[in-house]
Amino acid sequence: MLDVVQTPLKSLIARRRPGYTLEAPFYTSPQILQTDLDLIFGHHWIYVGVEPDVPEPGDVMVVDIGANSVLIVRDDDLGVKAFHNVCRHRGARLVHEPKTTVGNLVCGYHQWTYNLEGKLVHADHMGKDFDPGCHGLKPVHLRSLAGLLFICLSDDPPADFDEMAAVMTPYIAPHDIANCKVIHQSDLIELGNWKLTMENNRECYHCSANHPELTIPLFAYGFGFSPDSVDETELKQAQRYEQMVCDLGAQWEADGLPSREVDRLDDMVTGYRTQRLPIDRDGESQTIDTKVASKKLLGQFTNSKLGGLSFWTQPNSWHHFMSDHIVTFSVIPLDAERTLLRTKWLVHKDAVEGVDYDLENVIGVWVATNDQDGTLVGWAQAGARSQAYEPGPYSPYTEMLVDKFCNWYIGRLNALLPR
Ligand code: 3BY
Ligand code: FES
Ligand code: FE
Repeated sequence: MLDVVQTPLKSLIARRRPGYTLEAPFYTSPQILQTDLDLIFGHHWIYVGVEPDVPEPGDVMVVDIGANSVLIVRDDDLGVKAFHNVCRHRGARLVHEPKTTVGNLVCGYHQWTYNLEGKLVHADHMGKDFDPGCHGLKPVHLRSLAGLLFICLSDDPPADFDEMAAVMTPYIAPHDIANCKVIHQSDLIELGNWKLTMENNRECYHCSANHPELTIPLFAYGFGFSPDSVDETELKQAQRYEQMVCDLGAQWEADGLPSREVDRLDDMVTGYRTQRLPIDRDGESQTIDTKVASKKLLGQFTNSKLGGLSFWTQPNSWHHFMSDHIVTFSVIPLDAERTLLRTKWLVHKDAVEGVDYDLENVIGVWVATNDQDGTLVGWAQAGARSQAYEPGPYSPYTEMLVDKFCNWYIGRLNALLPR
């Protein structure tokens, strides 16, 4: 079996064959996982949650990425800030719960106290020469893209976030994340490398055989079909789909909702892609009956048939925005062979459970789909461990975006590894 000690990472990168899955160590090696944490998760914009995770001043959310723990805090001026979850006295972890609400951030060890701006406001017994001004919490770069929160652990974050934000804000802003609430979060641990979780997300080749719930609202043709193998019925379906994309797209654009595909997955440091796609069966939302699951539509929407706006980012997220609810996914590696898939569901903040929406109906499609995807990722990981594993070919019709993910990943490692 390939070993990163015998085959250095740089050789593995140099001999990567485009159009093919990665070599096994990229999925199994603890050393490469550490490199991924340092170079990919440490130097790019990582999607961590939404503004409604911390709606009120003093609300705090903790996000752990490898050895780093980060506090996302809503301050008194209603801004959102991020800090390392590390006390500046002797380094203790400050906040231990995933979410909490505080007046100040008080370290449990010796009670050093920081305000919501990260400033040290109280430290007993430190003597007259001690300067509290030099001992504030260490900030982490944070950006909100229309309510989606991204952090960057590097001191020098990729500048092209602004370019992505300028393109994406008109797509996402109408869904008005600021006036949503998180009604459910699921933390699923998938038994596979984080890149297998991402690769699985970037194709729907597996959908018809594995996602009975998702294939009801989702138009499989949005994710490609092969022109040389379709029969008459499939061809007609595909043409009907293309026509719908055209007609509905024009209607959405006329209503001020940008819908056209933008694909910058492999030519930006902050790679991303978006597209608003019709929902099948004349549908409204990603639900089992394809109807809206929440009666209170988002933002100023009055039309429930807005399809699904999808937004995918490198290295770790994807999102689906509908007229009535939003589903958002972040991927965080736990170790070489385990990955956290964190999913959040949002509805209008005034929607009342049992009156405007039924929780099971909102979350049903993606709870089932995530579970099925987790199994598939586990299968892929099990294979990557075998001596029989070798890189296999991606379909040029349905797995182009998987290849783009791998190209982006290899390109970024290449750019960031010391010469
Ligand atoms: O959620 C997604 O974007 C992808 C594409 C279709 C299936 N899937 C999990
Ligand atoms: Fe935090 Fe001492 S380590 S107050
Ligand atoms: Fe899937």
